[in-house]
Amino acid sequence: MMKTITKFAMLLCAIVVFKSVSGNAYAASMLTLADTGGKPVTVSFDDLANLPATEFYTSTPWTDGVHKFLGVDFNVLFDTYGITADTVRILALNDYSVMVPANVLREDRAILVYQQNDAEMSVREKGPFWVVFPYDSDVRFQTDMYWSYSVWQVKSIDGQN
Ligand SMILES: Nc1nc2c(c(=O)[nH]1)N[C@H]1C(S)=C(S)[C@@H](COP(=O)(O)O)O[C@H]1N2
Ligand SMILES: [Mo]
Repeated sequence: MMKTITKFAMLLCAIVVFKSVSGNAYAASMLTLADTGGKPVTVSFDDLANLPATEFYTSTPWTDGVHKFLGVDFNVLFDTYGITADTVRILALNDYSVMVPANVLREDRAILVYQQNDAEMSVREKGPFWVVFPYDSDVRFQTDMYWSYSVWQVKSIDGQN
């Protein structure tokens, strides 16, 4: 009997410690990045969250009204992980994929979002990682090409050339 209670207490402690260290429910979420022909690097939610962040407010075709998006600017992401390819393939958990010129992501100020309205996003909420452009800032971004670049549930980003 004693033994069972001790084990139970230890398990409780383990859960509490794990929660306080991990910070959020998506801390263990991963994505892989690779430059053309390079070794894929596994990046965790916390790795991304520890990089300098960018935020903006915009409406999207998939949300009601204007939302706040927080994420990593692609200039920061690519420079941090040495992605030099001209074109990248962005792959989603549902195996949707699209080829995007790296300069579009860099110059049009797309961010790899990991928080929407100050909260992490579940897979059902298009998370944990979502490519978002500042659509409201330029009508150029309000086209099917940019919608197709707006991959949610991102699993990997790979250089293609
Ligand atoms: N994960 C994921 N992201 C995605 C897609 C998808 O199928 N899966 N479709 C893309 C394409 S081609 C477009 S046009 C828009 C489609 O958005 P809609 O399904 O709301 O029309 O999302 C883009 N992002
Ligand atoms: Mo599309």
